[in-house]
Amino acid sequence: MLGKLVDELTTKGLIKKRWTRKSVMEIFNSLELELVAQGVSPAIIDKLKESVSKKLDGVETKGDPKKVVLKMIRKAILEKLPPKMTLNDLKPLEFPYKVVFFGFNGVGKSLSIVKMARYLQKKGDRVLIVSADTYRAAAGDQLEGYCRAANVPMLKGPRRADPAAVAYDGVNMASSKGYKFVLVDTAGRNYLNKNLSEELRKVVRVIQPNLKVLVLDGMVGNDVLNQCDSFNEAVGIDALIVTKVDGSGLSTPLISSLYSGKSILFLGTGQDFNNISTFDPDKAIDYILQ
Ligand SMILES: Nc1nc2c(ncn2[C@@H]2O[C@H](COP(=O)(O)OP(=O)(O)O)[C@@H](O)[C@H]2O)c(=O)[nH]1
Ligand SMILES: [Mg+2]
Repeated sequence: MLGKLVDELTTKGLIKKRWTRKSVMEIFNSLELELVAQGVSPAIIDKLKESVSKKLDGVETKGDPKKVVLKMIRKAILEKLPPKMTLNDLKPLEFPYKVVFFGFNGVGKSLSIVKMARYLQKKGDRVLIVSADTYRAAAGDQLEGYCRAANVPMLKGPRRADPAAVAYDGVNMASSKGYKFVLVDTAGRNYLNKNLSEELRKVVRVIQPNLKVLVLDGMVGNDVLNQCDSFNEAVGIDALIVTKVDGSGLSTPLISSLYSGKSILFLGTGQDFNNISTFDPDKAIDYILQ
């Protein structure tokens, strides 16, 4: 999407041979509306603007100025990338390895947990799923259905039970029965309210997870950075899962996720338990720059 815009700017004579901070800002000002329309958050555009203009200030371009701009943008994004972390990198030294998942309603937490469990099972690891989403009865039932279909053992907390107590029981069960991983699903809301924050904090305090994962909906656009900030403040985030990046496997909220500074554990690429894909930063950047 950026590539085409840069073409247009070249035609308009905005792309220059010799750069100043001002001319780079001008370019981004022309790109801004389009980028926002694509779902890139204004905060991220500002960060890109800042780092690209710093790099280009005073630079005399050799060759095709368009290529220079795109190269600088690529570099600016690459510099911001968090360290790579994949499911294969999870090599626990102590069992059970405890993972807690959180995020807003409907983002794809439950499905992603089952996808992850299946992935680990296929590698030969024993996995237990715990439903600590006791807020809505349907949530536990849905996860139970997924687990049955996927053949993953699960422990379901009774409706209205204290999620921290359910998570605690799950960890105990995993440890007495020799599970390598215990994956804990939690309740979502449409926004992060005080109750949900408290509830999550308690789960974290009680089971001391090895990994805290925020699940983000890859279709939501600008809001992902806000979600990262608020959950990070509430409980801290170790890694992200970005869902619903079906088809191309890429989406603009991914760009925002990149800028959150958190590693992306995997992408959800469909409704099947096997629709899971490793995040490839180069591919994501190609998508942005094409
Ligand atoms: N197309 C697609 N749909 C997904 C993906 N992940 C989750 N979903 C769908 O999103 C909806 C909500 O998922 P669910 O796991 O129940 O979300 P939760 O409320 O966060 O637990 C369901 O209809 C899922 O099938 C994905 O990667 N691609
Ligand atoms: Mg759920």
